[in-house]
Amino acid sequence: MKVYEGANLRNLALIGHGRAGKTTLVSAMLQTAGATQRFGHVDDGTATTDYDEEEIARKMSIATGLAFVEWGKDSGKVKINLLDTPGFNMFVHEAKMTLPVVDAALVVVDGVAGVEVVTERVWGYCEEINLPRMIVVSRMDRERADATRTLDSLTKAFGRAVTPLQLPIGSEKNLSGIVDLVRMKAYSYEMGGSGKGKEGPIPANLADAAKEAHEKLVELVAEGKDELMEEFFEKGTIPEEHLVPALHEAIREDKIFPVLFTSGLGNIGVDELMDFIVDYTPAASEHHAIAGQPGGNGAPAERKGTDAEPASVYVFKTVSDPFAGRISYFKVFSGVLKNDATLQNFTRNTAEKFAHISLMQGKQAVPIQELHAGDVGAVAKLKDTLTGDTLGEKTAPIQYPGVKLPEPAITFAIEPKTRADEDKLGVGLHKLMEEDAMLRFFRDPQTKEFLIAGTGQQHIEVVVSKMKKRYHAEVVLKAPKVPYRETIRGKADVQGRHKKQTGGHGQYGDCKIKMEPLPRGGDFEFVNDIFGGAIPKNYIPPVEKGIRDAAARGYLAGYPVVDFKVVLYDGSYHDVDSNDLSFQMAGRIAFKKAMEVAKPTLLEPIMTVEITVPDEFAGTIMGDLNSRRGRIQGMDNKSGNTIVKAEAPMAEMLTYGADLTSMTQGRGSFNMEMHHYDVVPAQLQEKIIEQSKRERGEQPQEEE
Ligand SMILES: Nc1nc2c(ncn2[C@@H]2O[C@H](COP(=O)(O)OP(=O)(O)OP(=O)(O)O)[C@@H](O)[C@H]2O)c(=O)[nH]1
Ligand SMILES: [Mg+2]
Repeated sequence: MKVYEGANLRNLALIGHGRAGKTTLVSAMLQTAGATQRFGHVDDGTATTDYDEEEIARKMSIATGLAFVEWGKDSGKVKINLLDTPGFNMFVHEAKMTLPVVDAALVVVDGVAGVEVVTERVWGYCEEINLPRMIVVSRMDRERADATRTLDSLTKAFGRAVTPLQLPIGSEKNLSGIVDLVRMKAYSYEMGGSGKGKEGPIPANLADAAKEAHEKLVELVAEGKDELMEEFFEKGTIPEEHLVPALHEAIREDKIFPVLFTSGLGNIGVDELMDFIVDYTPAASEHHAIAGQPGGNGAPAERKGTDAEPASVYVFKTVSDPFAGRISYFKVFSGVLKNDATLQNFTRNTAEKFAHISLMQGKQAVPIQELHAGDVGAVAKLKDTLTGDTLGEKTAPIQYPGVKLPEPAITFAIEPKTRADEDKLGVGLHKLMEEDAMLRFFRDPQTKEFLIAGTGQQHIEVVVSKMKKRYHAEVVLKAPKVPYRETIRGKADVQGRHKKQTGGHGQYGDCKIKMEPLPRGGDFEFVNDIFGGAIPKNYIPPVEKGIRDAAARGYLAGYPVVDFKVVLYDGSYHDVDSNDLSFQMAGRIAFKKAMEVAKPTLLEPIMTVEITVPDEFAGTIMGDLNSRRGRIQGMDNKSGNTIVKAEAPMAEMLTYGADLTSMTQGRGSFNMEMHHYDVVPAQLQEKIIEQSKRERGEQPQEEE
């Protein structure tokens, strides 16, 4: 396998709404470039980048898949790394996690639906990091696909920097080619053919439209560039040798978002797409310098991303393969990584050997001798390295920033089906968590139940299915749990005294505390205000521990108590009978007494939800939200769809996915994130407390 350097590398993430055609487009590029023997289809499970069992079963991408093509003329051959991300809203965080390692995004849009909810979401991710974007309108062969309407929806959503570089020739099932608006040439294709176009004249019926679009494009490129403007006014156009580099620069600087047209499945326009990628998307060597934290206590560190700098890599994805073990996907941010090199993991302070580094073509590892700055590769069997870690030459520490992800939106209680499944459960879930950044697994300290949390119902279903197939662990899911909290609304000033005299050594601890509420999110604050040794210093941490432990167990309904402050201001001790445990007990007693008077109350998680439905369902959705104690925050209309933004308690939204599907006959979509905690309305508190008591019924009461 040929080794490429930064100037001949293009790293692109394919991002967009679910089913827009990303995975199929990757298949088409692989086929056209001769990297596959047969076209990989999503629908029969042969697509190169949808290779996981779950992806094949569900006919959709679930995790980012890697592939590459070598494209261009012999001397100037370029390797295009394609990172195919999922568009389904519950897996779209994979796209977010991929963006820091690419140099541009290919935003794939369906030629029928135009801009959709997730299109806007991933666009926002790119905006956050100023990532250059190229838009590909795919599935142009479908019935009702419409270039003009799709372009309109794109400009409406993303502004006038959205500029077509092509026009499609023919439409729907008669789509036959494209016009290149930069070089003013036409290419025709056979539906389902080789993907290689035949050059020809621009069809007469498109000549005027092409000329007009070309001029608009040239004007936009020249805008703000004096010498190009002059040339444009003088000659009425800009020659290709000036236009191409100027356009390349405009795309790199986010001044133009070019639009191309393809049919992935029909393999139309795909060679041109790859030519455009080579010419117009930024090379890996053009990536701006990347700032990071120094691993030691040195000055802030930065890498320009050249071969000459010390090697550093960033791990953006981990696959937990039951046979091959852990596979880490990484980008070489700087330097040259040689096979068998040992790098220091600066995040975890361990050394790791990169034995058998490779490129990934879907699930297939292609061995490579070295990887240059800007390239993307994989390695198996790193010991301690996980997603988000930075590794590099030990003498040049740096740590690149990770990606901030939302909190999980749904929680289930999970139980092993049999005793034999019990051991496999924990092992399997921990392996899965390595590859799945949005999966959480923990034990509820109150109920002792195992809980798993994720982005939504389907996410958890995928996890359960993987558990069964990969780790042979059968589990049962129970009703999702709402992670209620408790807090106080009043103040208290109490004494907690623990005294026991049972022959021999006694126990004695005594503390006086004041308790008051903190603002939401304030968690817990402990202030030591003891003067004059009323309690010796070494007994103060035990008091705090006693309070913390008691708060974790809850007061009203067994949920952790949060957002309160305790001031320890007085107490007493006994020379012989006082010890750590006695003061812990005193702390607990004080906490309980304080809760009695401090107006305890329940808090519930509130979600923000954004729902998109065809206009005719808007009324139904609003009424329904109302019955779920929802609060509408805003409404928007976009090409026949109503977008509703609202806040609603998690407890009311546990089955929203299924409910929305039945309310809208499957035509609505939504996404939801946990936002904040709020006080549970008084009339509901009693019910929740009762319910929790019933659930905890069998729990032995802790002894005092
Ligand atoms: N007619 C037509 N169908 C296409 C085209 N591209 C993809 N499809 C079909 O559309 C469906 C979704 O395509 P995918 O390639 O899986 O879309 P995706 O964007 O990768 O979807 P996610 O992975 O869920 O985000 C599949 O049934 C494809 O066969 C196209 O150009 N024309
Ligand atoms: Mg896909």
